[in-house]
Amino acid sequence: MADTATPNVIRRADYAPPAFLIDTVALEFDLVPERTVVRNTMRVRRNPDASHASNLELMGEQLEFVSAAIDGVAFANAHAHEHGLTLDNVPDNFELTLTSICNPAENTTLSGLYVSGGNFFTQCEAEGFRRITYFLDRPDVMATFTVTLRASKADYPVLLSNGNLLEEGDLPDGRHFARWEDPFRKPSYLFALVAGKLVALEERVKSGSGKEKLLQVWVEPHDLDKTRHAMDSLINSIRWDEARFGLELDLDRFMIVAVSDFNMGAMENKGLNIFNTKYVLANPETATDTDFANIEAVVGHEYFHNWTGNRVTCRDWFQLSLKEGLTVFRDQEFSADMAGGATDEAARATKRIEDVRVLRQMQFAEDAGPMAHPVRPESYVEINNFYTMTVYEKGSEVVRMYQTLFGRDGFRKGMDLYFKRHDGQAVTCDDFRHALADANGRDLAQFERWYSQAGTPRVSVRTKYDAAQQRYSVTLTQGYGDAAPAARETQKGPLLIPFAIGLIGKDGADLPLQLEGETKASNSTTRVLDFTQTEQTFTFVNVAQEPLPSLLRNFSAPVIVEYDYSADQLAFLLAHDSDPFNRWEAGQRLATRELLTLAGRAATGVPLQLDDSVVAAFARVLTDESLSPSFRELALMLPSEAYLAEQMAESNPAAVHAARQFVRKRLANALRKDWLAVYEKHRTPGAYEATPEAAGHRALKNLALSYLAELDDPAEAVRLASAQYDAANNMTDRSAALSALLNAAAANGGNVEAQQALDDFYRRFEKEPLVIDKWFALQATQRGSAQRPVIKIVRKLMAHPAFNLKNPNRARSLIFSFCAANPAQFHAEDGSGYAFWADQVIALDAINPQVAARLARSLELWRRFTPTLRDGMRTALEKVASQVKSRDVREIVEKALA
Ligand code: B3K
Ligand code: ZN
Repeated sequence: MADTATPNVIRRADYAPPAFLIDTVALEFDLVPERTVVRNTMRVRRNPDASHASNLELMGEQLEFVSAAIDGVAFANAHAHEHGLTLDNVPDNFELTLTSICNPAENTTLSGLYVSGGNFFTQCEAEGFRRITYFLDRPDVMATFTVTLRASKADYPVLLSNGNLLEEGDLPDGRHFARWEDPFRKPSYLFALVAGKLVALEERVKSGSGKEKLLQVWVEPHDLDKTRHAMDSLINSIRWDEARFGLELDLDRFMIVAVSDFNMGAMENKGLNIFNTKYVLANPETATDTDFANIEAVVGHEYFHNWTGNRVTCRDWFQLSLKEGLTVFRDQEFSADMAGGATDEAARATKRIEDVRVLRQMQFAEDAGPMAHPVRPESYVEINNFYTMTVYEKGSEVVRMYQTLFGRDGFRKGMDLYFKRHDGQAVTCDDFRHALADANGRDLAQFERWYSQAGTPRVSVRTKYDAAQQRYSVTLTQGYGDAAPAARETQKGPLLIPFAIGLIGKDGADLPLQLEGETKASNSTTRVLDFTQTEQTFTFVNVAQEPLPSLLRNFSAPVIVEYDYSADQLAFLLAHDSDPFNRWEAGQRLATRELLTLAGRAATGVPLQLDDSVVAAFARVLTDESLSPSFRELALMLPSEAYLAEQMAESNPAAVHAARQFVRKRLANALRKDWLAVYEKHRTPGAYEATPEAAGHRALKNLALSYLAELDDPAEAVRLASAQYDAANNMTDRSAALSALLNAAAANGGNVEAQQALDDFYRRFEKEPLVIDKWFALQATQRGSAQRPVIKIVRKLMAHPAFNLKNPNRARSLIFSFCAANPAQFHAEDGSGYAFWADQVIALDAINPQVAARLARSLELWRRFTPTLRDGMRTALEKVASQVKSRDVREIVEKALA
């Protein structure tokens, strides 16, 4: 299973078209858990656009080769080796039949064909198909597939594959078969099969052009009552893609299947999406509002891939963001439209804020470390390590910038041209950019740098008001600051940055905007500046009073803005900016600055104090009932510890934790009455409603509860949380109450209520694996104390009968939660967290390299930490480097140590 060969670096510059093409594939599976026989008949021909090769080199891994035949005649010159099969001196055009055997029961990597819960599933992206049969397993080889599945009818009553069902029937010996045909050419990474004991929620809908479509959500029988939301999300996704992009479902049938052992969120296999149960199963008792929203987003994401990814796919894996960045952008827009339609800016902003939080916390950090890479990477050792925040989230921001530049209509024109030119092809990020440029008549050569330069751009802003001339000039300077070495190498020149700006007057209202050289002010009070040079000055004229600038409205580009706002100015923006994103942003800046100052003091042992003006600014948001609850919740949530630590010259998780806790306590005690009032006012009694409004009330109320749990005397919070826990009719309220109890307990040396609730929670949901994941995660992320370090709890939970390292969701719920989402405890000075991390990376490496490599990334920023922690981190990294086998983990730890 492990790959011990010296890692080879794959480079984008080395791309060459395949020497052979495969036009059709007929696969036959005899499904047996320990010994599945696969017969693969392909139509192969030389690629007229490639240089000549006499041998056909097929990829294959972990396969037992049985036989090869060309045009029906046994072929002796086929040599199986560790990486595949070489066929010497093949004809120009021929039918190739290969037989091989694989062992799905023993496949713990969850890549290729594997068994989970007694059923068969596949995962082929990026390079899993070669673990099923020998093939040209690369995305620019596209073929039509016919698939015949044979299996025991009692054990595997349901047999699914891509496309349309052609026929099914019984076979001797209690076996049966099904034959599927996918009419669309596709690369091998989109192949899928599922076989097992499953049931489906079904729905028939008519697509835009009136054709009937069969929609199915397949799950294990006991989960059927948790499929409604996924089905509704699918129907909404279909409608949305028709309305917003004119894209219709192209198959007669579309299936979603849930599996509990899965390496990531979900997979967009043509017509047969396979999902982690976490992104399918939901009902109010088991799933939180966040789970509901995530399911909608992921169902949308995979469905939208049907066009952006499947109909038009990637030429090579360096182009991954072509489908991923674009599809994330599409799912973000879908969620925003579902929450707020096209016009409710405040509701849309909630989604935008959440997305930007993730980007800044995770992608900016990635950009600052050894894994920094451009949206279109130049090289990789293991492609699975490049399903990153940069490719996905920054990639989405890059796509969003086209829309910011050209507007929704211009973006749509570009998309239309993209499909007109490239439907059915495997293409590059350049092809996408050209379609956008050509459809809008604009040269986007400079924009290419967004794909090729790594690192987070910094834009510093200087402003000058000339009262006599009524001119206001804004000078923007761009650069990368002190970028990580991995990023610096890629940086060549200035970017085209769409920089959205507004000017705010003394009364808080937007001022009209007229740039020098224009004859009148524009209609809009937000202007997108085309910022293309290293330094550029934009001058606004007829500015009657000195304005306050609102910079990078709606986060119009993935950059860091540096501008010296005073605390009063930020408080003013927080109260008045017409751009809801920037209102939130002002509060974040205010809090970040304050928290970083406090963290600096905590690091040097200076007593902490918080300015009353900061408390007052928070109090205004807390008590402003004209603001939506969801906005208030986001505005009152302090920046995360991980984000704050990353902003320090030397990350110091303990100091950040102390500072953030100090502020939370201060806000809790100073505004106790207001938190209590908000808690009461935003209860949602009665039957659970899944609407964004109801979710907003719950979010704000539960935030209030979490602040109340910080009170010096938490008795009242404990009482409220216990009552909420007992009365809850939904998982959002129940888990928030449990979390509040755990945190109140940490500060006060434990409480019986927390332990009782924890025990009750386990008993109540023992049969719901996704809820038990929450039970593990809540404990792993809880606040610890010197007397009760969380590492002890985590180590104990590792021995719990419900813990299982082989199940990625469970491993993530306990190990990842602790190592990546509880920084203050993980980075304990005694190095206990790091030793634990090393043990778990090594253990996982032997089971599932992809999951191990994800965990391995939690120490990659070690060089940026305070010296007292650095040594411990390096020692742990070196231990892992000396013991791991997979190239997945190796690439991560070697880059970290380099
Ligand atoms: N395309 C898949 C991700 C595959 C990851 C392979 N390591 C899911 C998605 O982005 O929709
Ligand atoms: Zn995707």
